[in-house]
Amino acid sequence: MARKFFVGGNWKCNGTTEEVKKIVTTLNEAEVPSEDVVEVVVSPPFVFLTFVKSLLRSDFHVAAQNCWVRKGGAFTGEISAEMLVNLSIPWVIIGHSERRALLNESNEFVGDKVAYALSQGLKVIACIGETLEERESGSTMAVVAAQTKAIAGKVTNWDNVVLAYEPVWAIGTGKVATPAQAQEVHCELRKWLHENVGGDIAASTRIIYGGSVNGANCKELAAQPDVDGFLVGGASLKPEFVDIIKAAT
Ligand code: G2H
Repeated sequence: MARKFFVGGNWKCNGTTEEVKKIVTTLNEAEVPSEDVVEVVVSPPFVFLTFVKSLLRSDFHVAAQNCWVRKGGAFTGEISAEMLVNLSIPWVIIGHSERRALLNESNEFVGDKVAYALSQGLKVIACIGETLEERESGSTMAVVAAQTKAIAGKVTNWDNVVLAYEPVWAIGTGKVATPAQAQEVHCELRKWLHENVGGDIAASTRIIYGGSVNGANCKELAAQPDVDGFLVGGASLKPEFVDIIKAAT
């Protein structure tokens, strides 16, 4: 089954109202391949989500960067999946390595979040990836398989999941995985899905790459058969994000 190229822009904890307007203007004026060819989803901080959604062209969509693990309530500082649905935010990023590392989000907690977000009708960009230490000790596949297993066990509808492989050592470091390194892990992940979830799902699930993707390296990465798009951080705040979207063709 053909997998539509997916480009996500993770703005992380960046931006002022003025900067956000500028990024959206650049995106709105960009000439990019049609929605049939590439799915574009940008993820501003929570406080700018509805603002961005209201300004953004209709063929691009928005994602939250996180949501609470269960139904909302007395959880100070959290944002619930129900709230995102109420605001017509279609996507959410879950399990980003910055949250896994800085906020101690475990594989199990990430799996629970994915389950709850899906149950409320959100689409999920689920992130996985190994640290440098794990890569150097030869445990990359064991680590990403364990992370994927915790997510896969909770997925009810794979149509609503994009898997983002983001090696931690490549995030925000300027040290991008080589196309061969990305392809190797993506291919292994697809095999894992084939063996543990099913052939159809393995063939149709988008596995995107994240970690220092930019306008200069995106084409070669996009040419890899199992790289179905990107989750872009730093470069998604810059005009070169448009070049990354164009890597779909
Ligand atoms: C990885 C990526 C976006 P960057 O975190 O999710 O960020 O492109 O800045 O490495």
